[in-house]
Amino acid sequence: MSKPHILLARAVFPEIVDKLARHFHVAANQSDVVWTQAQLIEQLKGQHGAFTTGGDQIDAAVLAASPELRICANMAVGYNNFDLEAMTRAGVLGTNAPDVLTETTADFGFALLMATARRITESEHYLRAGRWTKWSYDLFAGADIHGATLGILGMGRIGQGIARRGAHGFGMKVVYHNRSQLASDVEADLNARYVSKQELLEVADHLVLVLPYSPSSHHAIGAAELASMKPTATLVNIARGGIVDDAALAQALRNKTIAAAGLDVFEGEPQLHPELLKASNVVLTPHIASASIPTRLAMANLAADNLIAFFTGQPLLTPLNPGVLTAGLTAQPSAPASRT
Ligand code: 8YV
Repeated sequence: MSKPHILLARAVFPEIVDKLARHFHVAANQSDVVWTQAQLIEQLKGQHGAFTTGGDQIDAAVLAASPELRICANMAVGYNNFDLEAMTRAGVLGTNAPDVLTETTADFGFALLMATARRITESEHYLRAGRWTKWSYDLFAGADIHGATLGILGMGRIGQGIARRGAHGFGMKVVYHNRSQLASDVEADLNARYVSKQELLEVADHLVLVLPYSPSSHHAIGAAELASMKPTATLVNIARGGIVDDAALAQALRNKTIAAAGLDVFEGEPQLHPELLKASNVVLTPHIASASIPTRLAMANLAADNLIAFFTGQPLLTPLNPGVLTAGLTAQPSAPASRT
């Protein structure tokens, strides 16, 4: 009986490739070619499992062309690259990588907030350009973090991690908006108050976006929302491109509708709206909020362990649509079943 076939859609730590190769026939993409959808479909031919990242779209067309595919393990907590309904219909399991990245991502969200409010990259560019000739009273004077009101849109695990840093480390008041309200003891610990989205926009000195992307969160922050914010406010997006209308944000930064923004994610990334690149009051980073070596390794291990668990008949660690299993489409460890 042959081993299951697994596709690694992007390059990953060599030890993860080695670990998977102990269980599977592995088709690795260690040269890290970013495939088109047509190329992804081609590469998935005959594969029983896929190790994916946030840029790999598993949609109805991919599923229709990949009848042997049984599981896609995402090395990301966000899974808006999965059409989960189509996967469930097709009997394909999805897994994601929650928890292991929470603290690292919250660290980065706070770092981006600090860099943005205190104008760290803007002032460094000025210095490196040889423009610093004298000290002056308002040179790169920004906004305070300590004691300010921290707004959080999307109060999941990462949002709570940022709130904890703000409340415990910087004496911040926290206001948040979320699908559901936190338990009162959690709110008390985070010095957090649940408010409407409109109040959040109006009262936050710093607003951090940590909500998942879905059609309903598309352009959750657009021109009208930006106009509701304080002119001294900063906006930080570590969630997903598309949650902010980047064209409207670029205009708001140019017009000083808000003071500054820190962005780790972008609509259409890795392309950026050209007006964002021109704005000086924005800190831009290339989708690296979870990028510490230990955390990226933990994310990759979790994705790999989900694949191994599935094909060895063990319980999945972080399934997104476990109903697929109970529907009777279980894995066959040494002879992977076809869906067809
Ligand atoms: C990933 C992320 O680095 O986990 C997520 O949802 O956005 C990042 O941590 C990225 O999606 C690559 O898979």
